[in-house]
Amino acid sequence: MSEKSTPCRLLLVTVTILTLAITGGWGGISSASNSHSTNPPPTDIIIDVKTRKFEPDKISLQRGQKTRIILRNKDAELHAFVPVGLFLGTTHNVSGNGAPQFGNEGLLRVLLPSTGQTEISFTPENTGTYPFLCDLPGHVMQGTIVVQD
Ligand SMILES: [Cu+2]
Repeated sequence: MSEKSTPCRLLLVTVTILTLAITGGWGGISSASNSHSTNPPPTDIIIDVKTRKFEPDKISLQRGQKTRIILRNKDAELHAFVPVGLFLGTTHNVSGNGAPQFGNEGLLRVLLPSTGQTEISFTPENTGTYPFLCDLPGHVMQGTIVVQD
């Protein structure tokens, strides 16, 4: 009798462990999304590059607000995004298929391939007016980012 019931108990224990593992997994996912709701997602700012222009070319950001600048090159040619002073003293993360160049003061320039996209995530720390431009030869492209309180 006892020899017969042992495999049954083992199966029951296994099923219980599996159930706990699955439930625990879901619990982990839902608690992760809870922490996201208390920590809001970044504000996305999309800057398109089209016919050798930044669109829009006037951008307003909020100081202390988590921000993601998304640069999309819609042209058939290479462009650059050169921020002036904006990322100084901030932690910033660059992703996407652009080619970023960094210096002591952080991000200096991103080369944007045709149809490419680059995202820059950061939180603006200082209010002010920050120009940006494309420095490729013959490209007269510029814009302004204003960080406000
Ligand atoms: Cu350009």
